[in-house]
Amino acid sequence: MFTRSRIVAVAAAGAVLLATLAAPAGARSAGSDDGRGVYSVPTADAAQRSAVAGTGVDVLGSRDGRLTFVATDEQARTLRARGFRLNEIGDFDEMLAERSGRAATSAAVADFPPGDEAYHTYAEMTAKLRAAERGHPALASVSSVGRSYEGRELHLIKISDNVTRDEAEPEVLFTCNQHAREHLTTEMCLHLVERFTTGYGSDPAIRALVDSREIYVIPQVNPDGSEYDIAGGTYKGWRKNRQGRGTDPNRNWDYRWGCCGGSSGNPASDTYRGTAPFSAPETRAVAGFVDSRVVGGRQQITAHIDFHSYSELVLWPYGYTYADTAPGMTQAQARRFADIGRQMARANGYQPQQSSDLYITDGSVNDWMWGEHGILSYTYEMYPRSSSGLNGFYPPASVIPRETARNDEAVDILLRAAG
Ligand code: 0X9
Ligand code: CA
Ligand code: CA
Ligand code: ZN
Repeated sequence: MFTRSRIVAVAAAGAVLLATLAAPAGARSAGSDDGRGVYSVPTADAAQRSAVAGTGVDVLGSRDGRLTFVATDEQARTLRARGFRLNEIGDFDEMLAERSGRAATSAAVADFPPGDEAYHTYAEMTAKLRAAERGHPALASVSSVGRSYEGRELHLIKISDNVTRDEAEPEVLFTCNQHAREHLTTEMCLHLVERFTTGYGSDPAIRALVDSREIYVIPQVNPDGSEYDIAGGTYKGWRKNRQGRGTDPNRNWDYRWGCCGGSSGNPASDTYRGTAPFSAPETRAVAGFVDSRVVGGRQQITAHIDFHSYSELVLWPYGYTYADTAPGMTQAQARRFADIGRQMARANGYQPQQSSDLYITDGSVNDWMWGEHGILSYTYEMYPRSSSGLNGFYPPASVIPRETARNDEAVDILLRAAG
């Protein structure tokens, strides 16, 4: 088994016990300042979760009153000093190495680690979109909303009858992979593309939705981060884009940006909000596309899901405030968000809640979509429900078919509600 330096107590049942061997004194001791550990902490409420998240630690998931996150030794000391009872699950880098297996760390490796090859790299995702367009030229059309920081096209695929025409049909947007390591979400968007193109000829329900809607899918909002996360065939646990030390795309949207302690101003933080709203080329490009769908003074996109992982949650805005209602959100609108959110959650077995019930986020995509454009915008946090750490982002490829098809009915509920 992979080991390096120290005893790590693993509390969660079934978690990998990282064994210990004698290590050079001081090489990587519990008190050293260069390490990052994976922790979980019991949290009584959203205020406590916001207090933890607000220190800029890297939150991995939250479910059933436990928050799981990555923290530096210094952040962990600070939290403990504030009375949080942290449980150390393991060492961040050791857990990543363990999950990546024995893949060669070489620039020549251009795929996911062994066993996970069914996940799509950027090149494979691109090829899949082109194949969908070739196979269904009347239904599917590929374009781009712009380029990433490193210059990759941010692909957009439109699916509808008479796809080359802008028809008077409600438009619905699906976005995936804002966060680099949340690879299951790319598969979710590709599943949508597959289902609404190949299913069109045989499934009357799909046909009715595709005929009456204009469906837009952006499978990778953050391709630079995603490619970096698998570079050399080993997982990095990377969340942000690749601009400088990285900006968290989901803290960079131009609605109450940085307002409320729900993001970090420290470029080293995993929730770094960037130097300005839309300073990340990726969020600016997606926002530009959404802005461009205002036709004749009317936003054509009526509904949106942004896919993330993990924790199995359906979330709605606002994220920047605990309040159910706020400027731009009436009681009736909040009720509609909750009502449709709960319907979708009944269909996929996730837990429905306002985003800030998790923890405060500012500059998130949902707040912008709703606050700026009045789009019914949700976040899905996909499988698994909980995890003892990083493995939540790297479920085995064998779960892809089940965990993407799991959202079929919920997605259809939103498509119908978009009408
Ligand atoms: O913190 C986030 O950006 C999302 N969780 S994740 O673990 N995938 O990073 C949650 C965002 C939810 N916030 C809003 N929808 N406002
Ligand atoms: Ca159409
Ligand atoms: Ca239209
Ligand atoms: Zn995410």
